[in-house]
Parts: sequence; structure tokens; C-alpha cells
Amino acid sequence: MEKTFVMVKPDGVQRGLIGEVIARLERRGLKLAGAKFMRVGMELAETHYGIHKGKPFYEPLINYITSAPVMAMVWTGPNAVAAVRQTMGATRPTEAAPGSVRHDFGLEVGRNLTHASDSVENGEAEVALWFDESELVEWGRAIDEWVFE
Ligand code: IDP
Ligand code: MG
Repeated sequence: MEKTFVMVKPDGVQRGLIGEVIARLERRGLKLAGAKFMRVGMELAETHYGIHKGKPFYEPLINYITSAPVMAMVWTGPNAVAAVRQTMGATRPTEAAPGSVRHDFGLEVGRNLTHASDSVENGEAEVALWFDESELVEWGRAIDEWVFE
């Protein structure tokens, strides 16, 4: 089953939106496979956002992500990567679809509340970066056969 890495960023945590994000993913039918509430260290932040190094928003981004705790999660399901990106909305809140998290709660790209892996390949890499194998839970959910074809 496809896995994706999802994070409620510091602004989402400060604004009390952990439950809102989890509720939306659960309601959609996605299945939780791991979660931890944590402070992001500089090394992890720089590895996670390494692809953006050198861009003008890189340093503010590292400051933002290390400024307060985050909720790091792994969600699974068919097409989990695309489904979660859609639920979170486009990177810029003013371009995010109405009904998405970034549209419904955000205004600025530098305070866009959540992170979600953008490809299956990056999903696997990000899950491995943020979670130890032993922190992931494989479990049978009673409704699985009614959500997964
Ligand atoms: P994504 O989070 O939708 O995958 P990316 O382009 O990978 O978006 O950028 C990573 C994060 O960097 C964004 O979520 C946002 O927090 C921040 N970011 C991206 N572009 C800008 C910008 O132009 N100004 C400020 N922050 C930005
Ligand atoms: Mg990205």
C-alpha cells in the first residue's frame, strides 16, 4: 500500500489544527501508519528541505520548520500521495482549491500549515528519513474492505 509523509507544521500546531488535519485524512479513508509530536532539529530540517537549498526562501523555511513543534505522520492508502496533496491543496494558499486545508486555513506560502510528499518516490524517502521502521504500525482496520477496493 502506498505511503506518504505528512506533517502539520509549526503554524498548524500553534493554531490548534492537528485534529482538523487528522480528521480530514481519516474522513477521506486514509489510514494512519505512524505519528509523532516532535521538535525538528536543524540537521533533519536541512535534509528534508535540501532540495530548496539556495532558494531565497530557504533560510526562512528552515527557521519556520524548526521554530516550534510539528506533528509528523505517515498515512497509507491507494494513491495516498496524490490524495493527501489534494486534501492539503496547492503550495500557495491563494492557489489552493476551495475546501483544501491550505485554502480553508491559510493565506501565505510561508505559513501554509502542512507538508505532504509530492511523489511516491519522495514519499518513501521522507518516511524513511522521519521514521524508524519500528515506529510504523501495520494494522487491519475493520472498514478497510469498504474503503479500499
Ligand atoms: P510543498 O510544500 O507544497 O511541497 P515546495 O515548493 O516543496 O511546496 O516548498 C516547500 C515549502 O517551502 C512550502 O510548503 C512553503 O512552506 C515554503 N515555500 C515555498 N515557496 C515559498 C516562497 O516563495 N516563499 C516562502 N516560502 C515558500
Ligand atoms: Mg515539496
